Amino acid sequence: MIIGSREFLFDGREPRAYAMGILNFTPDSFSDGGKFLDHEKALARALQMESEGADLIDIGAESTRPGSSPVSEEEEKRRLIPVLKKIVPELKIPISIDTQKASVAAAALEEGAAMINDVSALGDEEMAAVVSRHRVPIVLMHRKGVPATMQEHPVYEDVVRDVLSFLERKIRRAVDLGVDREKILIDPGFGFGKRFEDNLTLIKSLEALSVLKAPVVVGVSRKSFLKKIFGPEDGNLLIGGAAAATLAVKSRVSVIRTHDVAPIKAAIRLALSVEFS
Ligand code: HH2
Repeated sequence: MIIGSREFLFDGREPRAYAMGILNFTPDSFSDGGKFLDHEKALARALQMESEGADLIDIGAESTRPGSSPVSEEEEKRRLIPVLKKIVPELKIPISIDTQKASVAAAALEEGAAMINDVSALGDEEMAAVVSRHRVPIVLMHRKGVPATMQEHPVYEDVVRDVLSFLERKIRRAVDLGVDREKILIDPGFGFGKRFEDNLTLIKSLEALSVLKAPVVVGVSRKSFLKKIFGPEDGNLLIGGAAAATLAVKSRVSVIRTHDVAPIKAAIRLALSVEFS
């Protein structure tokens, strides 16, 4: 699959998995300093992740964590577009945009972004037209409910079956709306309307996603189920995230979305060495 100017090998013929560095351009992430400084900080962080071996950077301007509230289209663009103008010319690796809004995606793609990460999996169906017009890949993620309330009472009879049938339906819908099947990635959505035990079941069952014949992305970095195992301290969470990434890559996951690129690259290297030894 081509993302930006780079080729990503997702077909399993070669031992590959990739690290997607997270850059959250939300007020709580880059709160101190003036606007210019924020952009400088964001650029410095993106370049640091690139130097640590990130294969792509995922930029988000709307938090989707449990309990978070949506931001308006205007506010999301106001945050995102200036930072993209700053970062795109400086980065060699492609930039993905974490947004649920087609208009935000369109504006970001105009600025040189190369992929869309849609945690609502076409909650805004215009998104399909936007990605097909720009011929860029899209990540379709499973979630149950919306961020403000999704962790209140998530219940599944069979979480793996639910995730599979949801993603299968979303892939079909995307294709019906004109998205190139070869440009779809999928994500089981760790922490998005999932109980602790659901997240663990999903980690155990990641290989089951291969029936959908799309590269799998996972985001486990600093999620609350890891906090439950490792405690809230950053260092422990980082180690826990790397351990979870090792399991994920061993289960044929192609992209790990992470705040901690260097340890995740090490985890990927270890898992691939074992898997393809
Ligand atoms: N998780 C978050 C945001 N976007 N995208 C994908 N594809 N998969 C994920 O698991 C995922 C995601 C939430 O995590 P984070 O970016 O740390 O928080 P926030 O949404 O507050 O920026």
